[in-house]
Amino acid sequence: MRTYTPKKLAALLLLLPLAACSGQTGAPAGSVPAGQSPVQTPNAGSEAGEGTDAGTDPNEANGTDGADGKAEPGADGAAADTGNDGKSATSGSGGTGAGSGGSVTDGLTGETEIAAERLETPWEIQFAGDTVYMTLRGGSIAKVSGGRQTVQPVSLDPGVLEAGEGGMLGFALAPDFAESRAAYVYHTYGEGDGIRNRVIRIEEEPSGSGWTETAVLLDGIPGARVHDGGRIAFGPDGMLYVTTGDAQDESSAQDTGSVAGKILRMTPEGGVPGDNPIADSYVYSYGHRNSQGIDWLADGTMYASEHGPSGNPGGHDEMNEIVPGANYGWPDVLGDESGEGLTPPLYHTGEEAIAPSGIAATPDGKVLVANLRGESLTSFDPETGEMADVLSGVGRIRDVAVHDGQVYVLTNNTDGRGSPAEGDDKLLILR
Ligand SMILES: [Ca+2]
Repeated sequence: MRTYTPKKLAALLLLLPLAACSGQTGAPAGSVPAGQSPVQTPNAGSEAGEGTDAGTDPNEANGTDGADGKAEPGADGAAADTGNDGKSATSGSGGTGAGSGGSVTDGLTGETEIAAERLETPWEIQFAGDTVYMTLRGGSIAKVSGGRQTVQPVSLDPGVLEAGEGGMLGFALAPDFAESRAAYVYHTYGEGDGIRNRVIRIEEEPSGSGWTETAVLLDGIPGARVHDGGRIAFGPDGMLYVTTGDAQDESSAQDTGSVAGKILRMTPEGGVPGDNPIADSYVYSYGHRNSQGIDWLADGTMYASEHGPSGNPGGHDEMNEIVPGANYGWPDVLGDESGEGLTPPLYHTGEEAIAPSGIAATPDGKVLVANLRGESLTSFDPETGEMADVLSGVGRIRDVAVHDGQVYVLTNNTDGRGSPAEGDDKLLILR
């Protein structure tokens, strides 16, 4: 395992994201018909959502990083991208770290090492061998390879709309990334005066200079300034799973004819798998308010984090075990309130809000949870239903990954709802 040090980042190379969009677009494999679900206008809503400042525009605090140097073509050409081992210890990695039975959190000191810094609103971590890729909400990808950090533009049509909680969010390298250089992203875009989201396939240029859109898997997913969901991940079955938010239309979460407020399951080409729980539907589970974290334990059990409602009553953030076809209750029930046909969470926070985002299963059967408002990394034990503190003191945390037996977290203090420290946002390795 290579280790990154701040010294190696002295030559910080940033490339401005493309302002114009010129990417090619493949034929959509799936599309949500206009009118099937209400589209939120860009200024709708004032809910605190995943943050702490009700009614403020989280974008207002963004865009302050004026660094715009040039990336060196080929700077990462020597990267040892030996394959995609994703972000989870359970996704087929040949990692040499903690094996089954060991704990990746044992012996942690609370200290962290900086693996990347000055990231502008990063969202999701992916690994390809020793190379780290991270989506940035504004619409580009940060890459750390061979001790160099660059920002890669992503050519998309339509381009990324960074509004509220939306932007370039979820990110999953293709299982055959070492050969295909392909990845999948979930991003927000504008359609008319509305906000929508889509899942697309992109490919990295051979030179590493950027990424280009190659196919649309699903577009027209209802969006809003808050509750855009956005996590994507390949499951152990090779299918792509996608979390969507209710896009501030609460009732859509209970409507299995809408893809809002759901966890979706699709083929890598964007088709509906023949064994989905609802025939001819992407819907894998429903009744979700705004899930931003999914992962699988080694035994194949799937978990999801979910944001409970802000305001009154607040809190009620959840951890759920995801079962195909199940209804997780939003907006009909809160916390562990019961209802016929509804699946209660394994854990909820009561009146407290932690705003959980990315999660990562560990080899010893725990689920690490990145908390935004909670400004912490916690460890959920599905066997006991307890949540334990692992790390705090680094501000808001958007994502967590386990790679080669080490725990990585991605801070989110530049998202407009935090207080950025020097060098934020950062990718940190727990020591
Ligand atoms: Ca629920």
